[in-house]
Amino acid sequence: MLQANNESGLEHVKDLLKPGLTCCLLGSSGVGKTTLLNHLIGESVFRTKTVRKKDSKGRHTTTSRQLITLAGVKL
Ligand SMILES: Nc1nc2c(ncn2[C@@H]2O[C@H](COP(=O)(O)OP(=O)(O)O)[C@@H](O)[C@H]2O)c(=O)[nH]1
Ligand SMILES: [Mg+2]
Repeated sequence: MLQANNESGLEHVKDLLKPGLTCCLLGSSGVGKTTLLNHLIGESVFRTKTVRKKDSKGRHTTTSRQLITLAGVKL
């Protein structure tokens, strides 16, 4: 099982990524896509927000789509 906000399961995701492969992070707002991407990069490059208190739903934080090259990331 993957926990996007810590390193647990990260190796499994890294195993799916191969040089030259383009992958897409797809999911509802607040499920942890950006958090996962930041972990893959190894730094908090992209902004995340806490989930909304009253219903624990994610808040729209990432407002654009971007193709990220994981350059220098050991896969
Ligand atoms: N409990 C828990 N919270 C997480 C996990 N991954 C992300 N979050 C939190 O969920 C919120 C939304 O994450 P974010 O990466 O912005 O989601 P995105 O909308 O899919 O990009 C942030 O406050 C994260 O810290 C996880 O695996 N477990
Ligand atoms: Mg996001």
